[in-house]
Amino acid sequence: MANDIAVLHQWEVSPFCGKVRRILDEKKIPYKTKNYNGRLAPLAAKLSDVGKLPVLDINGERISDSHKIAQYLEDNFPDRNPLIPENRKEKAQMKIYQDWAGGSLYWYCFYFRFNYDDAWNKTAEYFSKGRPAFEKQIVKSVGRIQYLKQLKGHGISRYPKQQVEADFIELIDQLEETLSDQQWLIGERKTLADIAVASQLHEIKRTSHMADHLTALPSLTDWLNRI
Ligand SMILES: N[C@@H](CCC(=O)N[C@@H](CS)C(=O)NCC(=O)O)C(=O)O
Repeated sequence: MANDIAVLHQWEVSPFCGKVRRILDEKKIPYKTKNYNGRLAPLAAKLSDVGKLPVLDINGERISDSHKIAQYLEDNFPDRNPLIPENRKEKAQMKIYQDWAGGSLYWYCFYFRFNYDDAWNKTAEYFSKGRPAFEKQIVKSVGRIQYLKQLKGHGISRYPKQQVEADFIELIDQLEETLSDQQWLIGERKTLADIAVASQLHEIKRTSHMADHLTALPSLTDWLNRI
């Protein structure tokens, strides 16, 4: 595997996998993708101890978790478009944004995808891409039940839809404010903070009705288009 092209094990529609694709693209590292759609999904759990995607095979190593993959790529390809600021304060801010994207925005993404019929139907199409037609029905029924349980366990789906939507809109308004007089979330250049946050928002935009709220914000839209 040492000199082989990198392989990203992914669900194309996962925001964390999208984040890793953007980092690889940014650093111009060639890679192939392997998708775990439809009935292949349980195989993804066997790729690492944690059982989540993304997982990246690169230079003979297997790395899981988008945070760890990002750090590995930065350590091993530091000259190719650095994404982690050297300045300590900016680096600290970057880490907070990255964690916020995974710990908060991700659950909005999850909620808007699985708790609304239209969004779920779109998402199920992505989750079944490239698989035999009958698998789509399995994904649509069994898949959704599992995800709705996770949402309840997290707690977000116990709140009324109106409240979750209002909370999300307030958050993206804060981002709009932040980006109204700066190009990037931190400092003068694109960092992992931009990629981590935008990867969640791109997925919300792609499958949910909240896309309308996102596209109504001019600075945020311009920033998303640059990532
Ligand atoms: N902290 C992880 C989170 C990855 C994650 O939650 N991936 C989801 C897909 S979006 C997953 O694998 N879910 C399957 C599961 O939880 O079993 C990262 O940054 O990579």
